[in-house]
Formats: sequence, structure tokens, C-alpha cells
Amino acid sequence: MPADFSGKWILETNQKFEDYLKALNIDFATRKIAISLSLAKVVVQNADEFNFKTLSTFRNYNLAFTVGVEFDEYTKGLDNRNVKSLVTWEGEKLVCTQKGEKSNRGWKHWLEGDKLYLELTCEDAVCLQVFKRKE
Ligand code: VL7
Repeated sequence: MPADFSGKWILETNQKFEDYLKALNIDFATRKIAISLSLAKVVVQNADEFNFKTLSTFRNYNLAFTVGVEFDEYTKGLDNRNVKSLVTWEGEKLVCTQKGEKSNRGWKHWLEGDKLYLELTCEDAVCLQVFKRKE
């Protein structure tokens, strides 16, 4: 049985998010808004099919994918880039590589206790977001 990420999650801590935003070339004003947001993640998981919604009062971002199937991702409302994305299981971690203009770009999700972890990487920036389950 793979890990089950399904549910609604609320951001609790967000380390080095601004470094990640800078690596994506997000402008100063947008960065200041972005780092002040309370983010929620809504995950629907059916076997290896996923739907991730990242929600905020400023912008939302939706991503649907199947593990092991490369797809074209347009990071609409984020840095607005086109990447080739592939999500795979590495043990109990869900690992995404986003091939495109930016090197070393991707993310990893895993569970620890009742928390959802998300590590976001771009170039030499690594952001760690920890979410708690919404009651
Ligand atoms: C990660 C980071 C922010 C520009 C707006 C800020 C609004 C809310 O890739 C992500 O999640 C994966 C893994 O869960 C699934 O798609 C999204 C959060 C956004 C990039 C870039 C700031 C502009 C943020 C949508």
C-alpha cells in the first residue's frame, strides 16, 4: 500500500519559501504577498492518480497527474513556465521532477505522523513546507 495523502491540509511552517520564490524569479511585490499567505492543500488520491489543489486568498493552483506518466505542466499563476513533469514513488515519498528552463527543479511529498511535508526545490533553493490536517 502506498502512502495516502488524501485530505485537506493547512500550512503550519514554511522554511526558505522566499529563497525558492527568488530562484523562480518572482518579483519583490509578489514575493511579499506570497510569503504572507496561509496556504491550504487539498489532495485527492485514487491509487496512482492524484489531484493536488494549492489554495490561497491570492491565487490557486491545480495539478492532476498519474504516477509514472510524464506530462506537460504550465505553472499558471506561479512562475508561468512550461515544464515536463514526472512524478514517481521513491519508497513512501512522492517525487516530482520538473524539467525546463530552471535546473534542479521539483518537489517531494511525504507523511510523518499526522503531518504532510512538501519540499520544493529550484536551483540551489530548498523550501520546506509542513501542513497539518484540517479538523
Ligand atoms: C507550490 C510555489 C509560487 C509564485 C503566487 C503565490 C500563490 C498559491 O508546486 C506546487 O505544489 C505541488 C506539490 O503540492 C503541486 O502542484 C505549488 C506553491 C507555490 C510557487 C510562485 C508566487 C505567486 C501560491 C497557489
